[in-house]
Amino acid sequence: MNRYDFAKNEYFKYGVDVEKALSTLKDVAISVHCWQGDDVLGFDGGDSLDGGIQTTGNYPGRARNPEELFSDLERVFSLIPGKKRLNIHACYAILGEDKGKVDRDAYTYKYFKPWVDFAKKIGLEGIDFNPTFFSHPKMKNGLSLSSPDDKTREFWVNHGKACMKIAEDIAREMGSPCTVNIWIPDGYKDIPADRLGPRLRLKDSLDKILESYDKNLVIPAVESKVFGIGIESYTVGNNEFYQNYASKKGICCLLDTGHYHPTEVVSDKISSLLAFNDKVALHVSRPVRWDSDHVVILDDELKEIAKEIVRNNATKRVMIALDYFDASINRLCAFVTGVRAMQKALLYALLMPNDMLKKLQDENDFTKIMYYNEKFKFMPIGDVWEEFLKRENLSDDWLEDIEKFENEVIKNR
Ligand code: RNT
Ligand code: ZN
Repeated sequence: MNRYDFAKNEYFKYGVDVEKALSTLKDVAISVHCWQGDDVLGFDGGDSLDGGIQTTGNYPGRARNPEELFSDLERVFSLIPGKKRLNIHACYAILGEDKGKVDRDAYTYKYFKPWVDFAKKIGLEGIDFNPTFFSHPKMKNGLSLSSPDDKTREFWVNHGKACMKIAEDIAREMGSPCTVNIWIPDGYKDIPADRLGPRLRLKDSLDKILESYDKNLVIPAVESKVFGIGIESYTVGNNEFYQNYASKKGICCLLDTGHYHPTEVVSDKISSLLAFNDKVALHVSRPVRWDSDHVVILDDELKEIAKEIVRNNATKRVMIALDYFDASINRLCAFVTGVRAMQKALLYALLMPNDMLKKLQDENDFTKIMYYNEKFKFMPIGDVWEEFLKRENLSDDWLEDIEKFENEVIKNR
């Protein structure tokens, strides 16, 4: 008996259908964030990252232009099994001759068409989009949609509106709805004298951005945060603000795993949102002591998040995007490690006897829940993972491929 058949039998003993798990896994599209490839700098002029987020490390070979990022991403996607999406930011506009002539409030679809061509060429399911409210001279005192300055607010509202239009075109072209995630860095380093004013201005700006869009094409989401570097005391778009805003407007909340207090976990929040909303969006990241955006790995919280998605039958309702940026290691390796870790976590959750465990909880049998949870940690999931990869003509030995690419392509940058 081969290893896969052996594993299948082992899981079958607990009523777990491994074939069904594999077909579900294949169908979950992870949205891969392009910004791990170039340390979140983009192509539209910004030469340093601000907004309270930061990449650290100086591993050589950062993608410096669209050609380099496309070639890196093509290699990355070739090593990822299953359905895939690409997540891009407005600062990745490919402006060509218009560089320096057109600003973010006037971006149109044509600057993103090369991304769509690329995504189609390599067979991606869809593209998700993000307005970029950072790394730009029009951020006044670090503020965008909540700025007290009318002109500043207007510029960023127009950027938001332009992005909604671009997203509609992307969705139409890709034949798949586009999630537009709004995250702004607005906040204050020190204790503010007015907490409500900025929030009311943000509310008004968002209302304007969301005035009209095609609900069949665009899925708007809002991403809260607790603090940023240099914005430690007050964040305009905090959790309570966006939870309320999203529920009033009937749009989506996006939970970033690094955006809460260190002992708070997103795995516990997903079900609360599922109870009230059709869709929930995620930015899966790995906060180490703070919102550090480390590469996602198969840790306990990732497994717990995956369990929440799987056992609530929510693989079509939870939109999984990744959000991390590590400049201290090979960036392709960072990409592939994170996406595969997310998929491994989903597989782990799909291979749990979820119905049995739920029943045990209702019978208040936490002894058995603990017993099985521990037992399933050592079930032969590795053999099922290998089979999943084999069916996609991939294997778990992918490092060599990246090392080769590093020697042949990246070293010459
Ligand atoms: C920042 C947010 C935001 C960004 C990306 C680049 O803390 O997590 O999602 O990381 O949009
Ligand atoms: Zn995020």
